[in-house]
Amino acid sequence: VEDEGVIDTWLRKHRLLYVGATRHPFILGISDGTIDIFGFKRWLGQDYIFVRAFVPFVASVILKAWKESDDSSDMEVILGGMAALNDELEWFKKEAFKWGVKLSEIIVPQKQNKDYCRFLESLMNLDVEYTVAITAFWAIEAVYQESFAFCLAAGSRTPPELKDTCQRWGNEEFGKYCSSLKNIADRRLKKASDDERKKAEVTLLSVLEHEVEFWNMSRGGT
Ligand code: HMH
Repeated sequence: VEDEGVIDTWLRKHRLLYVGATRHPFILGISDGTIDIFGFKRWLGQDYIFVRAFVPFVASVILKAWKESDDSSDMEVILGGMAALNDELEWFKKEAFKWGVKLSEIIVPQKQNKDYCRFLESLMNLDVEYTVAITAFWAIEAVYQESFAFCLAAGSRTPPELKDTCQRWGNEEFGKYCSSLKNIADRRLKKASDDERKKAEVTLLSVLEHEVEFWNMSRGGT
């Protein structure tokens, strides 16, 4: 396909995994109204832990942008994402209170969550290239954006009490922010060495796998 960015090429190549991450039964359950609310609450508590680990990851991407980027506007885009995370942490506290989920007590991170946070930590390493880190950053945000936007699409039967959660990541502004991240990643990937591009592709696949596992966690059990 002519003029197609690297990321769209990859999304076509890895379509099944991408659909698995963005149309997971957890998301389908929200959008058709059959969601088990205990699963939702479990996700909420676990995602709060994840987002707290996501903050230092984003900080590490800002550091790499400052050191390595060829375009000074990258920093503003990423900084905007960081600011959104500040709101997000506040939102989690409010939302948890609404559902009677106690974030102040220690929530035990599930295995999938711990694995994902450990993966994030590996990406914070100074020897991970900016191109690889920004690709991961885009993918992590894009999975939530695509998933929750689907729950708000025409014809969905998302329960009203879950609309606010879906809005959080499914809103248009968040969609534009994800497109900006995608543009940065695509620009970098175009210029990257084969080796770096390969690493970024493998990292994208890992993100998608971790996202699927993260949704799986809402089912409980392991
Ligand atoms: C697991 N992936 C997970 N949690 C999130 N909050 C996001 C992505 C998007 O910020």
